[in-house]
Amino acid sequence: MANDRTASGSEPLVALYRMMVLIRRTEEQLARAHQMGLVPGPCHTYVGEEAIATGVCANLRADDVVFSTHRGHGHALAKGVSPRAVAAELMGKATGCSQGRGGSMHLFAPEIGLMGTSGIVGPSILQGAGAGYSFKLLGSDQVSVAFFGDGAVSNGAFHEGLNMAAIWDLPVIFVCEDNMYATEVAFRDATRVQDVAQRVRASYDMAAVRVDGNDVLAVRQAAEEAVARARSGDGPSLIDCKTYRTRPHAEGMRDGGYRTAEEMAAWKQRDPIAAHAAWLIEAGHASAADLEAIEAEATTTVNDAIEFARSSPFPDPATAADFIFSAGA
Ligand SMILES: Cc1ncc(C[n+]2csc(CCOP(=O)(O)OP(=O)(O)O)c2C)c(N)n1
Ligand SMILES: [Mg+2]
Repeated sequence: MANDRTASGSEPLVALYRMMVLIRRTEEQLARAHQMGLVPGPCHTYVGEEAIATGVCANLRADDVVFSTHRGHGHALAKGVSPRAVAAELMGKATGCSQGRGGSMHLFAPEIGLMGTSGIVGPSILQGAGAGYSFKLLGSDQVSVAFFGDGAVSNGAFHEGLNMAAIWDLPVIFVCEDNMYATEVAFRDATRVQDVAQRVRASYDMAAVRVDGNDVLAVRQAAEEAVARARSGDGPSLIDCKTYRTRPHAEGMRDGGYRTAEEMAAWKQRDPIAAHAAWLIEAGHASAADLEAIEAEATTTVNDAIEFARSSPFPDPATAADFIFSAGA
């Protein structure tokens, strides 16, 4: 399969575009909603990084699990959570995927394998390893995916999670979203080894590749190989995705001071959605009109989601204590 980008026919390739556009439109609208005061709390968007969640999740089944980060709206959408459920959750509404209790950084849909976004940097790595351990004990062929940023790779959780997954050959895919900054701290100032894949091969003897995280086909292919490895019992993998967030760390925060306008402009030129659009047209998988129709459809879907979220009720205060304890089996 190596480098064969046409083997799967046009529809799955176009579907990657559809998902990336859906994530982009959702994030743009959520950013607007945040500016309007409709989204309480921080809102970290995934704009510029859409190819990673899209390329990875395209290889997953509904019963595979994903552990996400504070920047998790794209992971949730790519795993199959609806824009309505995401938008309503960010607005704290009862129709949200966490019944309005969680907000942006606590999106849950375990019935389709979205095991949670998290406000804490690092635990997705341990949770992903733990789920992989349970799949191994159960003799299941499910796989577990842990997304995390460059800010997590010098966290103790990284060493513990990857080491354990390696020694026990767990079915886990570790996906590092290296967007070059942890809030305003440049990755080059935070580690001597910026090639995370190199560090992982050397430290854990784990299969690890570095890919262009703005190339959805490259991500999809790396993930396809990692998922196959995990399902067949051959152990974990790490995919080190180079990317860039083209909005501030969180909505309302500054964008300058720690990165230059030139750097931002250069990365905007490498937009993952525009790049995939150009490739789809050039390779004959879609026409410009096809792609415009997909964009229009995404706009309609997301407008509907925002309207649904705005018109949904807040949770009934009488239910404040619900969902705290398990109702039991
Ligand atoms: C354990 C922990 N330490 C610090 C923070 C504060 N914090 C929130 S986001 C963030 C930066 C994360 O950077 P990275 O992992 O690279 O993800 P990115 O925001 O770039 O997607 C930090 C330090 C936190 N949430 N959790
Ligand atoms: Mg980062």
